[in-house]
This record gives sequence, structure tokens and C-alpha cells, in this order.
Amino acid sequence: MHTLLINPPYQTITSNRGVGHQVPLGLLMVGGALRDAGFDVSLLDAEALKMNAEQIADDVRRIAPAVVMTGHAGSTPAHPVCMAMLQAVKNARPETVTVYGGVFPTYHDRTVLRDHRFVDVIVRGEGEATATAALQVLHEGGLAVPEQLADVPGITLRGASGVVRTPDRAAIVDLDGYRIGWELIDDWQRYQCFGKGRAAIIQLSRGCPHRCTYCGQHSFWKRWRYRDPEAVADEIRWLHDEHGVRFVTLADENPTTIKQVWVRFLEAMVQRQVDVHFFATIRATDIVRDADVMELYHRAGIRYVLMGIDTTDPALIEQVRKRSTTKHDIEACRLLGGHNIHSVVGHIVGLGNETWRDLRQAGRTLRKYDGDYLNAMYATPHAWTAFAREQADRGVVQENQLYWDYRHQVLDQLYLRPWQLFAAVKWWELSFHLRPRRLGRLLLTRDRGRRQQAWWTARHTLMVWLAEIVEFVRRTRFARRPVPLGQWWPIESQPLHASANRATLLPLYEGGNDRSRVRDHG
Ligand code: B12
Ligand code: SF4
Repeated sequence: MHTLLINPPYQTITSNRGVGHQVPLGLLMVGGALRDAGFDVSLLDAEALKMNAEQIADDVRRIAPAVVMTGHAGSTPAHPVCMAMLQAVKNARPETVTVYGGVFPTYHDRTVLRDHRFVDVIVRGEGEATATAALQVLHEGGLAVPEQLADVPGITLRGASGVVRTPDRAAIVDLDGYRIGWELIDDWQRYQCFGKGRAAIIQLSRGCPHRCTYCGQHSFWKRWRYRDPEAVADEIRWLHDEHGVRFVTLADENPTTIKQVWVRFLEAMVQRQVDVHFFATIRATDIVRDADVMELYHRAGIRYVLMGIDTTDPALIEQVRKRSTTKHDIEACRLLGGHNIHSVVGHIVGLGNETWRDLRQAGRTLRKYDGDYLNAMYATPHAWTAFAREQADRGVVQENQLYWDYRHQVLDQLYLRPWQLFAAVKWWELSFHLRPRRLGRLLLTRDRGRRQQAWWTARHTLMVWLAEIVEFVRRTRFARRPVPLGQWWPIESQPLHASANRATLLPLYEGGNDRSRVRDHG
């Protein structure tokens, strides 16, 4: 019984013109667990290979897998691509069981199964234990979906009486109990980041103790857990020695949650003397907390830190429960810069209803932060967040879910038309990156390696900037009569974990509902 993991062919300007294609960590983690349980598994990275649905269908006919599993890190915008692909898979081989996992399907399981007959099973939450348990049952039961999966927690499936959801699965306690299936990667050369050579993604921890209103990651992982820091450092050394990995992205929401754990990891990296550099997302407040160990950050290989500062408006910082201040943001940029670590400032427009004046003020403050890179994003509502519930009355101007990727405006603005907001963001990006002080610091440095790196990043930042303008002019269209966000996902607006802690299957709805009321953009 062969299981084929497919990384869907979701293409973005960020990967294609910017940082480069990255390993599909979620699928590798599920794949490692399946292989260790004795299953025959392979990976098709249709994203890196830029395959179309027909080419994937050809591979499915040739490989003839009993089960196809898919899911993507950028789960919301990748959803339409996953649906087109699974439809092609099912058409090519109707007997193949299709399994879909990841963040978006976890929270839109009912709509997805109702509207897409070619999806057989949805795995909700962390995939390792649930996918393994589901395959075991399917293997023993001769692949007959669905009722036999009724005893597997963390599953949603289409039963005789409608869509059913089994109870939630508890968060994995021992993350070290599962192995990443690195051997599923057949060509490491495909995965590169920041022009630094071969790249990998790895997690030291999962989850986040904070509760920013627009972010859904903290609820997805349920609680903060971490792996043995020394074991993670050993794994990174192995990736370097065995596969020539030179750059690692930490996929953690919040790796610095407990300072002692984070410092143990940094020290373990220093001890191993591995020539690997890191990109990590870290809160500005934690950078300030860690002022005394900034030198250790650099010696361990930390070179890029993305800080979600989100907004420069103190009232909004409070409103989105960021638990930070502009003072922290400025100090964090200064500390990073002082230790030769690039600061990437993540800023979100559209959390409120900005005016021209607000944007001008924010642009000025951002330049004052003196960070190295600006990652300007648009507020993107996810059904499972407090932000989406609070914004129920705002109109959805972007109806194409492919564009719900933080790089396109999704919610309407009271005072600005979409093209005006786009122009303002592009102007911010330009004026931020062309600051003479920043250019001098990055491009004219004496260190040859750093200079080359800075030129690579400058070229790619420019390519992304230009490609986004071309895309905006040629392809981006906005709704004439925006539907209020509150009407966007009628099913998902019901409490999510309706069946949590219930021992029995819970039919959530019967077939034959009024489909016109349901918006799922697959
Ligand atoms: C590393 C990263 C990147 C990297 C690499 C992405 C990649 N291809 O792997 C880069 C920088 C390229 C990137 C780009 C983008 N990213 Co990104 N990225 C992340 C980050 C930091 C970690 C993702 C990760 O690897 N998590 C760890 C893995 C193990 O988790 P996972 O994929 O969810 O998998 C687990 C479960 O979901 C489940 N599962 C997943 N798939 C499947 C499939 C099956 C069959 C099963 C059973 C289970 C299962 O099991 C897994 C193990 O438990 C997160 C933020 C964060 N900290 O989470 C954002 C994040 C995933 N990115 C996001 C977005 C939007 C993007 C972009 C679209 C942005 C853009 N406009 O360009 C692009 C997409 C480009 C692309 N082609 O990937 C959003 C997604 C939001 C959403 N819910 O849709 C996130 C969550 C950021 C955020 N805070 O909102 N990203
Ligand atoms: S700190 Fe980051 S990961 Fe944590 S809730 Fe806020 S945005 Fe999400």
C-alpha cells in the first residue's frame, strides 16, 4: 500500500522571485512518522517542480498510490490549488483515497468536504499521530473509507449521514518522539534560501503563549512545546554534513518563549561549530529581553530576524493585543543592527481604517526604526481568529482566495481605494529600502561576504517589488460590491470544536444544504 505525499504546485512571487523554494516541512514531518510506522511513502514536490494538475495526474496514474496526502504551509491561499490538484488526482485514479491536512482545512473541514467530493478525509491539527493512526486503520480495513475511521481522533470525513467529525486529538506531548522524513527529499539542490545555498526548515518549538487577535497559529498548536535543543542542533549539524545545508529557517512561531531553552539551543549551535546561518521570527520584546545574549545570537549563526511589529500606532498595538510597544521595536532593531543581524520589520496595513495621514505617519516611524528590510503585509482575516470575528462588518474586496496571502488587500478600507493603498505600500517599501543610511550600511560594508549577500537580497527584493506591481496592474481585480466578512464563511462561524471531548461521532450537517450560502473558493 503506497502513500504519495504531494506538495501542491502553489506558486508565489515570494518563493519564485524572492527567497527561493523551501522544503515542505509539514509533509516531511507527516512522512517521517508514517515511514517509522512501517508505511511505504514517497514525496512529489509539485511546487518546486512547477507541475500542472495534468502532469500530477500522470504521475498518480504511473505510481498508482493507494493514498494521496496533501497540505501546504501557506494553507489559506494554497487551498484553491490543493482542490484543483485533488480533483485531478481523483479523476486520474478514483480508487485512491485522498487525505487533506494543515491549518486551513482544520478550520474549514465541513465546507471543504461538503463542496468537494474528491476529498475523502481531512486530518485536523498536527498531522503526525493522526495520519499514522488513519493509515493503520485504512490498511487493516482494505482502504474502505469512511466509517472505519470513526474511532480515530482528529479526523473529519463524509459519512452516510453527512459530514462527521471525530473528537479533537490532544497536542503531541513529546515532539522528539517523531522524526522528520528528510530522506523523502530526492534533490536537495531544489531548496535554496537568500542566495546562501542549500536550505532547510526546522522547528525547535510549536505554538505561542501570546494571543494577537489576527493570528491563528497559537490556537492551531494549542500550547507551546519544545524539542530537546541539543537534539535539534545535532540534526542541523547532520543536515549540514550530510546534505550540504547552509541556511536554516526556524519555523517556530515563538522560539524564544523560554529564555533558558533558547539559550541552550544557541549554545548547542556554538559548540557544534556548524557553518549554518539562520532566519528566525522573534518578538521585539524578546530581543530586548535578550540584550545580554545578543553576541551569542550572532555566534550561533542567527543572521535574519523577522519581527512582527504589525503597527506603529500604540492604540492599534493595544487593540490587537500585541503586548509590545514602539519603544521595544526601535530598541530591538538597534540591538540586532549592533550585532550584525539583519532586522526584517513586519508591518500590517488594514488592521484598522487608515487615512492618508496615518499612512504618512506610519511610513515616517518605520523609517525611524532603521531596520534593514520591510515586510509590508495586508490584514488577512482567518475564520478562526478573533480579528475575523471583530471585522465581521467589513467588506471583502478580494474574492480570489489565492490572493489571501498577506501580499494583497482583502478587506475594504473606509478612506482609501485599493489602488491607493497599494500605491502607498509600494511607496513605503521603496522609501524604506532606499534610505541612504541603510544602503550605505548594507551595500558598502567592507566584509566581502556580507556585501555579496546584501546585493543578492537587494536584487531579489527589487524583483519581488516589480513583479508585484506588474501583477497588480495585469491580474489583481477587486469586488465591485464587497460581501461583509461575516457572511463569508457561514458554517465556520459556528463554534469550532463543537465535538471536542465527545466520545461519539457528531453529524454536523446533512447533505443537500443551500450551497449558494456557502462560500468556499476552491
Ligand atoms: C517557514 C515559513 C515560510 C517559508 C517556507 C514555506 C514552505 N513552503 O514551507 C517561506 C518564507 C517561503 C514562506 C512563504 C509563505 N508563507 Co509562510 N510561513 C512559514 C512559517 C514560519 C513556518 C511554516 C512551517 O513550516 N510550520 C511548521 C510545519 C510543521 O507546520 P505545518 O506546515 O502547519 O504542518 C503541520 C500541520 O499543519 C499538519 N499538516 C500540514 N500539512 C499536512 C498534510 C497532511 C496530509 C496531513 C495529514 C497533515 C498536515 O501536520 C504538520 C505537522 O504537525 C509560518 C509561520 C509559523 N510559525 O507557523 C508561516 C506561514 C505558514 N506562512 C504563511 C503564508 C501566508 C506564506 C505565504 C503565502 C506568504 C506570501 N505571500 O508569499 C508564502 C507561501 C510561499 C510558499 N510557496 O510556501 C502563513 C499561512 C497562513 C495561513 N493559515 O494560511 C503562516 C502561518 C504565517 C502566519 N503567521 O500567518 N513561509
Ligand atoms: S506573537 Fe506571533 S505567533 Fe504569537 S500570537 Fe502574536 S503573531 Fe501569533
